[in-house]
Parts: sequence; C-alpha cells; structure tokens
Amino acid sequence: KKDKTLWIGGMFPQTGEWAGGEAAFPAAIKALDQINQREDILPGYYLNLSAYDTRCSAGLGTTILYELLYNKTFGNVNSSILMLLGPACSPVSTAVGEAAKMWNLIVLSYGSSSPALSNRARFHTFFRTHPPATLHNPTRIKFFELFGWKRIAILIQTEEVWQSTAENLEVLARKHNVHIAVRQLFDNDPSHAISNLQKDDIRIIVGLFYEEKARKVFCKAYQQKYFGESYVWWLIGWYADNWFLKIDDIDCTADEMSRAVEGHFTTEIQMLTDSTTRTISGLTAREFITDLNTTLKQLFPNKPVESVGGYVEAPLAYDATWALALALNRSLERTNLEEWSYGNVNMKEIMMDDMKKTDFFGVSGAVKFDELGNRMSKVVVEQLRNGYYHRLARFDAEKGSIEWLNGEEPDGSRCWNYKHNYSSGY
Ligand code: ABU
Repeated sequence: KKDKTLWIGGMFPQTGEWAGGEAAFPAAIKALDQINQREDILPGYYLNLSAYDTRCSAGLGTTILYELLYNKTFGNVNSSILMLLGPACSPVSTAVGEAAKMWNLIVLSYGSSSPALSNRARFHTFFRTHPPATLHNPTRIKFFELFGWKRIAILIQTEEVWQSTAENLEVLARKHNVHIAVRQLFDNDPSHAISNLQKDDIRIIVGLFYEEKARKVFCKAYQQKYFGESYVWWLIGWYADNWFLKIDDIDCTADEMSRAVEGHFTTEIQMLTDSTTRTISGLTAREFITDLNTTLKQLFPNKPVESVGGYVEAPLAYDATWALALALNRSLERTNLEEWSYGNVNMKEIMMDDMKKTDFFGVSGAVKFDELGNRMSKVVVEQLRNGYYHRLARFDAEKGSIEWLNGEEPDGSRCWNYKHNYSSGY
C-alpha cells in the first residue's frame, strides 16, 4: 500500500515560444499514474508532482524554481522536492539547470535541445531525454555533400540554443569543406537579416529559430521575394504541423505563407520508436500514442492532435517520468528518501549515480544517458510538398548511413532539381 508521498517538481510551458507542456504534461501524468499503480516501484510511496507553467520564460522558470525550493509546502511528508521534471524550453533549462546544482537538485528535462546544456561543469546535475540539437548537423552536412551544396548561410535567432547549434554546424562544415558563407543573427525582426542574405545571393539557408519567429521569417521572405524554387531552406522539424498557417501574429495571408514555405526541408530527431516491442510500462509505442491522442482530443477539442504543443516530444516526457521514478527506486534501496534535503550532498551523489544507471526501453527507444547526461537518436529528413510534409530519409550519425524512406530516392525529389541547378555555385 502506497501510504507515504514523495514529491517532485515539474515545469510544463502552456504558452510562449514553445508550448511544449501542452502534450508533455498529460504524457507525464500518464506515466505517473502507471508508476503509482506498480507495487514494485517505490514500494510504500506515492510519487506526486507539483507542476507549473513556465510560459517558456527563463525569468518565470527561475521564479518557479525558488517557489519550489523555498515557499512550497508538501504536506508533512517532506518539504523538499527530490528532483525536477523539465523544464521544456532550452532558455528555461539553462537558467534553472545552472541554479539547481547549487541546491544539489537533479533536473531531468524532456524538451531541451540546446547544445550548451551538454556543459557538465555548468550543468552538473542536468540530464535530458531530449537529444541535443547538434545531432541535426551531421545530417545537414550529409545532404549538402550529397547535393553538392557548398555555400550555405545560417539564419539564427539570438538565443543560446540556436547560437550553440550554429557554432557546432560551422565546426562540422569546416571539416567537410562546406563553406558557411554568411551567419545572420536576429532578435525579433528578421527583415534586415533577410535583406543581407538576399544581397549576398545565398540560396541554401539553415534556419535556427523557434516556430513563432519562423512565421516572421517566412512572411518577410515572402514580402522581400526571397523564396521559391531557387532557394532551399533547412528548418527544424518539431514545429507543429501547419505552423505556417497560423497567421494571427504576422502580416501575410495563409496563401502567401504556403507559397513562401513550399519545398523546405526539415531535420527531426526520432522521438517515437518504430519498434513494436513492449516498453517499460507494458505499452507499445503505438498503444501509447493511441492513448495520448484520445486524451489530447478531450483536452484540446479544437486542435488536431499534431498541432498540440510538444506532441512529438510527448514520448520523451513519458520516458523522462519513468527514468526519474526508476532512478529514485534504485536510490530507495540504499538510502532513506524521506531524509532528503538540499544540503545532503551524499544523497545527491546516490541519486546522480542512480540516474546515470538508467537503461530501459521506452516509447522513445532505448533510454540511457551518456557521460554528459544526453541521449542520442536517429534523425529524419522531411520535405514540405504541396503543403504536406513527406518523410524522405533517416540518417544514423553514428554509422554515417542514410536509409531512404517510403521509396523516396533523391533523384525523385525536388532536391535533385536543386542539385542540377546549383551544384557548381551553391
Ligand atoms: N524539440 C523542442 C526543443 C525546444 C528547445 O530546445 O527549447
């Protein structure tokens, strides 16, 4: 019987630049419900979550951290959270992750991709089930090589998540003789950055920005006539489906936006396993998604499930919750979790050690952390054609191998035309 309670904190953004908590929160709750039904996991203890909406804001995230650390009371069981599930947005993880180590608090993010978070000295107690965004770069370079594209620009929103991804891309490009000709940064308004790309006659552009900024970029690109068959954009693939049709915050019509974004490529880290094997919870990945879809339809009746924030990352939130519970379960075998306080360095070391031992099969695939607290995955390349994304290929960076999906071969796709047109100059 689970008659005692252990508390963890949670951060799930419902609004802001990436409302990844919309789908991640119900996924985490599903995992918690299943964990709490298992007598063999944390026997005698009910795992409870105190969850907050960070609105994807680093300032609010830090305030919430202090609220959890200082002000929140958790009944009479334990006045300290054992671990923090989240944050989702990288800028929030950067602020919270750096502060949390001062309280010996382990942070397990399901949604942060910033390469900067791999710095173990800065983020000593930080783990994540979301792979770092550097994983996209070998895929981009592979495709640039494949199509003979040698002169590339990077358009970057001024946030550490995007700047650190761009730095890694430049290093890799140099190694592969791909020339990053221009690097344009913008904060809120991309107009000047796009004018500069146009002046430099750049045709292959890697875009590193959040979804809201992507709408601004493509609206400006449309207005400045910087779009069409002569331009190849590479974006990240985790924006909500139909992200370009949400036009309430821009000065372009849906038709103009559809024309501006047509043909772009995306790279996306695989976050849901293809495997039919039963995962740690007993569900297959497919059963998990079917169940999640039912919940999301009830929670967001006016949205297609694919447009709910964090839909693709929901498997990572589900697996993060399992990883956290299993690590605490291991710790319970050698320490009394009820004695946890933020000054207890020995217990922090035990919990860190048990987090590092994570090794199970989840809905996102094999869940284990490398020495930087990261995990790896394959990357899927898609292209938007006639308003719909088509899966083209899957790239395994460890092996350097490409698997063409759905019978799509490069010479059957629009990218072959680009190669044909621009192989010498671009
Ligand atoms: N896949 C969502 C990544 C969001 C972030 O790193 O902020």
